[in-house]
Amino acid sequence: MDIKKLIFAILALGGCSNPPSTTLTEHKVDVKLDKIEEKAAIKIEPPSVSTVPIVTDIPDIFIARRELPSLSFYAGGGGDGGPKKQKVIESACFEYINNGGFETGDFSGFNISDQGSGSWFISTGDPTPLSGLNDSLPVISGNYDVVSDQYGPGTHLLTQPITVPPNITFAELNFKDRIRNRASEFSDPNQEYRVMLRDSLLNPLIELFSTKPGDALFQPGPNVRSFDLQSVMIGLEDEPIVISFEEEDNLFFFNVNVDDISLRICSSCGNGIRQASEECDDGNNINGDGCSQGCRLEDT
Ligand SMILES: [Ca+2]
Ligand SMILES: [Ca+2]
Ligand SMILES: [Ca+2]
Repeated sequence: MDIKKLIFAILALGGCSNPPSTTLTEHKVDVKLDKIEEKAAIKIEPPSVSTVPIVTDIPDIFIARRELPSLSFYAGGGGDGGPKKQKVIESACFEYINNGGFETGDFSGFNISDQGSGSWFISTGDPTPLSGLNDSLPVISGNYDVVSDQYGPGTHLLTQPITVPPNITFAELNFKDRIRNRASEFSDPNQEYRVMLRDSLLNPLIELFSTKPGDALFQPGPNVRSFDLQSVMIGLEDEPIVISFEEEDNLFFFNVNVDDISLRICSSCGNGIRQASEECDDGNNINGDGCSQGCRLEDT
């Protein structure tokens, strides 16, 4: 381990040209949404280490999970003095992440963007593929999950693109992870695991989750995480975006496992009826068949 630490340190000092970390921290938020601006503001001012309590027992992250998806919403109205007539539009609910459990045994549906040493890898359990570290941890679920691993400093993005549909009534992101930071601390952002929404050019939009200085270094879990994204997604309707799982390491080895990624969205798009906000509706959320998952006409 000492030799590995030495090699890592040499790589950190040497030619390993990690980009300045500021490229990933200057989170520009264009979306005019109170909640997003609030979250962006939180991200801009990282807590000082002295005020962050040491977390010894890691609770599952749980942000305002809704009881049940709303399957319909009201649109239109009378407006001529009489009782308002309201039309019920049925929402269609779809899974927007392909291969979120990685059970194809490969990265089908995902893209990987790496800087520096290492990457994301399909895993069947310990040991880790590059550093060879072994905590005897099995796959999170099924036959495969993914793990970040490296020989030296780097930044690794595991992304999947989606088009956000119109008239959203429900949106929830779920995933499971294991966190194993072999350094002596977390650092924001250069020894950090985070989940982001980015635009199609990978510019940051909003940070949904990240490790923080003071967090427990070893959180094998699996940690079950759930995020109500309804208001966030409403602010991004019709936008092409990517869901991005990111591991950045500059201090020492950092292994993050991720599995069972799910983004479930209910909206008017895919209900088989073309609403005014939709160019088409073919009753599914599949791209490449002439009508996109955002209910936009496609060239085929
Ligand atoms: Ca799996
Ligand atoms: Ca529709
Ligand atoms: Ca389609």
